[in-house]
Amino acid sequence: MPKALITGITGQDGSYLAEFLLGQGYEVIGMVRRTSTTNFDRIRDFQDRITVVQGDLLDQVSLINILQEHRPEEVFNLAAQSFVPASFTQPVLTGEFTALGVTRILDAVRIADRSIRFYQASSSEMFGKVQEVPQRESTPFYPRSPYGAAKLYGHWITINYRESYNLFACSGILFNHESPRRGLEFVTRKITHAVARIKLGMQEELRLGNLDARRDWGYAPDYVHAMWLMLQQDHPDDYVVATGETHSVREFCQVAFDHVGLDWEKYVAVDPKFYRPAEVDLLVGDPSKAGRVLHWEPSVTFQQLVRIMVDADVAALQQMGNHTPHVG
Ligand code: NAP
Ligand code: G4F
Repeated sequence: MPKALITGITGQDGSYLAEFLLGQGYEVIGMVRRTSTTNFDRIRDFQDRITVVQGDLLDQVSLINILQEHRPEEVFNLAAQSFVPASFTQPVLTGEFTALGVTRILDAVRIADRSIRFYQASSSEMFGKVQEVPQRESTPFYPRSPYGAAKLYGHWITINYRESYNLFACSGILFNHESPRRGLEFVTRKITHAVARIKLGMQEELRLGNLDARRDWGYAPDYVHAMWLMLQQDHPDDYVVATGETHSVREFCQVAFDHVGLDWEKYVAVDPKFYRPAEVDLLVGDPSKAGRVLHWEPSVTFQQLVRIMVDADVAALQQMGNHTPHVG
């Protein structure tokens, strides 16, 4: 039975990847950081089928000990401070988790077992102020936030450890991917959750920032499949994973409100509070290398994605009643 370690298993991607690997017959070790209360909502359904271990990207020894004790063949480093606005208010902490955390886990791999296959969760935020449209593996980077800069460090240190120590280390440059498990503060889930609340009479308006920003939005379960495929190749490499389509936040609102029969313009208000000090205006990826080498392609369209998320939020709210949080 192959064995994999996932850091960030309690996050959106970690939970989907764990389910996918269990389906492939893997033994899954999930690393969680110690907190005063557990936050296992996304992994509750299969928690009894995985091994949960405590460790933290800030703590080098915990990472080495986990690898030495559990001896995984594959490590997926998904843990990070992943919310761009928080990276402007907590830039140093973001650098510790999202940049130096990658060096800590790569060093743990180097020390514990150099035969481990390693996946680094890199991001299209590294393209930032885009230098080419669409963005591909060879496009120059220009990050626009402390998060983007931290991810860029993680990307290059992964390549550096591959070249310096001959590690099987891959960097997946993933464009935005969403799902009903997306955190409530990210714009897609903020919209679909609000649409459901408005439809059910629990909320009256939705306040958003820049409606003109464009993103290449895909479906998270498709994207964790691409992560796994990267580690099954003969040689380590870096790949863009994207749909190749771009849509604005405004379009996302339109499709989401339309789906429940509401006119988005009656409910959405622009609030400059949600503007960022520096914005990434346009992202659209060229996933042709992933298609050619990994035989990967997205299975869910933009319209389907929005509807999946709205339907899930409506269903969840109907089940839970009025006890869900309002996201401001
Ligand atoms: P997410 O939902 O925010 O999950 C992040 C995970 O990292 C959580 O499990 C979190 O644990 C964990 N974590 C944070 N700091 C940690 C630390 N110091 N030590 C150990 N664990 C820590 O993110 P996601 O959307 O699943 O994304 C997964 C990865 O892909 C992230 O690295 C993200 O930056 C990257 N990425 C995401 C996208 C996207 O569109 N989703 C695109 C490109 C790249 P808690 O539950 O304790 O907070
Ligand atoms: O949903 P977002 O917060 O995602 P963002 O900044 O693109 O980052 C996500 O995708 C990255 C991959 O490109 C990941 F690496 C990263 O970890 C994260 O998962 O914002 C998307 C866009 C932005 O342009 C933002 O300005 O939506 C715009 N926006 C407009 N109003 C808003 C809002 N974003 C948020 N979060 N909240 C708003 O009210």
